[in-house]
Amino acid sequence: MAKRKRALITGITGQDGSYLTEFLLAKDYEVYGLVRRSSSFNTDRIDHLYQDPHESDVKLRLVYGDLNDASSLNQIIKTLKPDEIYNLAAQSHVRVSFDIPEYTAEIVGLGATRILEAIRDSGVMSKYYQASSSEMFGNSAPPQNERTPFYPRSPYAAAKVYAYWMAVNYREAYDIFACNGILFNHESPRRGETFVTRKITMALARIKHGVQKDLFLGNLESKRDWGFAGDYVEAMWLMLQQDKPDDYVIATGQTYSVKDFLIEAFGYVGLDWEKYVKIDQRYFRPTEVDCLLGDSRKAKKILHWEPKTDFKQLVRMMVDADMACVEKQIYGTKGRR
Ligand code: NAP
Ligand code: G4F
Repeated sequence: MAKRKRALITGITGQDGSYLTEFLLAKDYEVYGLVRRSSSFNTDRIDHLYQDPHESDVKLRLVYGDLNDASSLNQIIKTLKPDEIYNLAAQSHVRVSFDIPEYTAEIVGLGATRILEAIRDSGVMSKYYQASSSEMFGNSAPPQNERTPFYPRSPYAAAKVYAYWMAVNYREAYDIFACNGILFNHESPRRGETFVTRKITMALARIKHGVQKDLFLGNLESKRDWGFAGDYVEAMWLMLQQDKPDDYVIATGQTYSVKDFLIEAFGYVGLDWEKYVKIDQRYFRPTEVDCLLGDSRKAKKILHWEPKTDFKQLVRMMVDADMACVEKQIYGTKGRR
């Protein structure tokens, strides 16, 4: 019997970590997830995948560590000798990165370097996936592809640019199989509730059920290339299955404004968004990224990857999930009677 591949995922408790874990377990991987210590449980996105470590043939295990702590990363990588490492952990909120720029650089930038150094130092030569971001393109005119210059517009984006180049450098300097997935925005019912799409769908469900009056937002004019996270994790895996490491843009090739998202979501449940949305300056950023629109022809040609979910399907999937979630909160586990 062929030996199971072993993957280490940082950021396993996040949106992408949960979908990637499902994807790799379905491919019969042994998955190790790096979790940081928290005073309350932070594993709800992967609770449905939990396996009692006392059972036999356990395929998912969690290990304590932190991207801020090189010693834990060195130890984990040396001991586990993973075939593949997916570095998804980050302080991933762009607006928040203006409030905590130094911490953001520490985790997003230096955290990636710590993992690359741990791989080099261990001699294990695990394949490495770096969660790079379309935010790195910032002010560069759309459409953006692998040859578009970076022009970061936030501490988060600047830190991601540094991590991107460190992955390239370790590939060229030490022959490490390091890939950058330059992913455009991807969303899902598991998206964090402070990102704009989920903030909208959650508020909409609460408004529809009469438990919220207003929705406060910032800039409604910015445009994003929004895809479904469940589709995007397959691209991460595909990058590490190629003969040669490389960098790829992953996107839908369609761009919509925040206002478009509001129109689609509120329209779906028969409400007029303009009656509920109010503008609050606190949600604006000192520097904004106006328009992201990805050109992922390289991924299509080499990885044979294409998105399966379009904008309308994504919005409806998120609204349906949050309507069910709010109903459960209001009416209990039996839902509306
Ligand atoms: P997310 O939901 O915010 O998840 C972030 C994950 O990182 C969580 O598991 C979090 O753990 C973990 N984390 C944060 N700080 C850490 C630390 N110091 N040490 C260890 N773990 C830490 O993010 P996501 O949307 O899944 O995105 C995954 C990755 O892709 C991120 O690197 C993000 O920057 C990047 N990215 C995302 C998108 C997108 O549209 N979603 C697009 C491009 C790139 P806790 O649960 O304990 O907080
Ligand atoms: O949902 P957002 O916070 O996502 P943003 O800034 O595009 O970043 C996300 O995608 C990146 C990939 O391009 C990732 F790298 C990053 O980790 C993260 O996942 O904001 C989207 C847009 C922005 O233009 C923002 O100004 O929505 C606008 N917006 C308007 N009102 C708001 C709000 N954003 C948030 N979070 N909250 C608001 O109330």
